[in-house]
Amino acid sequence: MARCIFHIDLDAFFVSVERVLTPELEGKPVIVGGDPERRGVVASASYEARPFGIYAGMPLSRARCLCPQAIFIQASFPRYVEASSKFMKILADFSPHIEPLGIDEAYLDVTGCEQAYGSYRQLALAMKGRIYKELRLTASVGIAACKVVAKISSDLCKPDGLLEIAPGEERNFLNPLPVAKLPGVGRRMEQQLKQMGITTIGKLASLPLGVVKGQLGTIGVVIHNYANGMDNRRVEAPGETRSISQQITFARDTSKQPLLEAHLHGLCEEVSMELRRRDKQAKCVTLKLRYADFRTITRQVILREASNINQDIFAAARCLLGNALARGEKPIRLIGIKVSKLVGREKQLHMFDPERDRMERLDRAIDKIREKYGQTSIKRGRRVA
Ligand code: TTP
Ligand code: MG
Repeated sequence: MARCIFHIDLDAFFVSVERVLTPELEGKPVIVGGDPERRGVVASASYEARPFGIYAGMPLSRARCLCPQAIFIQASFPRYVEASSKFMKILADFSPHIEPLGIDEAYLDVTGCEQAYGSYRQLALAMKGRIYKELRLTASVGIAACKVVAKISSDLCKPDGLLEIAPGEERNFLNPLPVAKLPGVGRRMEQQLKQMGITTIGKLASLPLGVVKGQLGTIGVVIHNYANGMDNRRVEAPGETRSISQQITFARDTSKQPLLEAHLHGLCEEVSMELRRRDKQAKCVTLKLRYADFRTITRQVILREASNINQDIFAAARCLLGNALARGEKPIRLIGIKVSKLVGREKQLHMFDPERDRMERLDRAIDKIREKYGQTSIKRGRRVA
């Protein structure tokens, strides 16, 4: 089933909160940032101020030059934090799968939540309606089958917008847009792409992957996928994934080490693949064994370096298994593996270790084949007899 992802972002958030408290600010160019006489930058500009060329991050002194009639307000963070928490609570009423991104934006996975509303569009309208009714704030919502397209569409329909990109329409939607609209394409990459003659997302999407990779490296692969409307990142609550585990119960209890290792290898591949899919690495590997008499033990080890490489996870698990079997216990009815102490994937570690980088890339290449053709389409070395 196609996923349905919302990206929702409040419009001119700081300014809008100020307007709730001071309705006279409505319809006027308003800038929240601080005292323009002192050093400081624009945090939020009302949509009436934007045609003057004012944007977030601009020095306040420059903003005053461009739009002297603007009303400048000093930021009051506790107000914004309070509004933000109310906003997130409203979102949580519409889906349990919510990933706050910043103070005023979030992704929601609303797959299957539309039934009570008739359509995803109606669901989004209901959400916008509640936000306005309860907080007097307007929000813009992008609806798509993946995060990157949802985010770009919410950005394009601001303010107070709603833009739904139907599955299959991603390329048509993205093609004419400038490459800078893609998350991850900053000023430098935009320049690099320009030098390659690439200014639109469509042009980037139609370049051969090898060319993009050759010019931009690994990040190029991600950007190229985005340009093609491909993004399988999940909507993930912060700290949601604490561990990933897999286990298998045998039809017949066994003490045969090669058989146990072969199953363990398969389980390790599965948890490592899940780690890579979530762009996580694990520091801790735990082996679980249940004996024929149902006695269950767990043994764990902390890795020297967090990893999501099959070989690392399996090496640790195999060592734990070897130690456990050396004690010559009863036959085993269940074997399981858990990876925990998860951290974000820290690429820079691998940069100094080309071999591990190569191994991870190989694992990811196999993941892709499996995603396309199924888990059993390709196997490495060790087989379950
Ligand atoms: P944004 O959502 O980027 O901006 P916005 O809500 O003001 O306007 P838009 O309608 O385009 O979404 O950021 C949310 C708030 O975060 C913004 O109101 C103020 C704060 N902020 C800063 O303090 N500094 C910054 O550079 C940016 C971009 C935002
Ligand atoms: Mg905003």
